[in-house]
Amino acid sequence: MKKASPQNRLPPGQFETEDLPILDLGRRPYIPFEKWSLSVGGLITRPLVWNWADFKAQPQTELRVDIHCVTTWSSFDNEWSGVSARHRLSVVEPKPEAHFVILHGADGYTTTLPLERFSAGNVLLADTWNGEPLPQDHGGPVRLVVPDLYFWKSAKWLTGITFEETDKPGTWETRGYHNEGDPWKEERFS
Ligand SMILES: Nc1nc2c(c(=O)[nH]1)N[C@H]1C(S)=C(S)[C@@H](COP(=O)(O)O)O[C@H]1N2
Ligand SMILES: [Mo]
Repeated sequence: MKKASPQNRLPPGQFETEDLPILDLGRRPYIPFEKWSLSVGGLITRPLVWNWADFKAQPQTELRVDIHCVTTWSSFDNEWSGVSARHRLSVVEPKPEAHFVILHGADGYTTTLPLERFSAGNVLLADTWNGEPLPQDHGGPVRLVVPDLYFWKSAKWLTGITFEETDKPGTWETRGYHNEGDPWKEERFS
């Protein structure tokens, strides 16, 4: 089915795919809810560890967005819910010298974002996708969703967030991917 006008929502060099492909390094950790936790540390006023009950006790936000992968597929109208990065920031209070956020996945994956990208209103720590609990293959129990950047910035199996003064390029940023990764500027490779 053709959508109304994909042109104005399709960044340059992308094509629309009907589904949401599964892409990762091949190790897909299974983390039961009761074993999952999210550690937040680095240059913040209040370091903390959230377990599943803590996460679910936070205000929940819904988000419907298009996903753009650097390998050129785009997936329209994905619905996510979870805890917004803005809420998360209001809890931990980054120090003034914090300029970068490093996301850590339980598979050993890392990726990096400038703090202002992480603070955007549409960044979510998501635990549901299209109305269902986030599947393990897509990074469940909890993944990051950063709609404004290529999808490799959206760390799956999210278990750690650290705030840093200087950038620490991650799994793909050190393997030739662009450090910023804005699909509208086609920032694919460095
Ligand atoms: N922890 C972790 N997060 C990850 C990856 C990974 O290998 N490990 N791959 C990234 C890449 S390259 C993409 S395109 C998206 C794919 O997410 P999906 O499998 O839900 O489509 O996850 C990103 N987040
Ligand atoms: Mo990717």
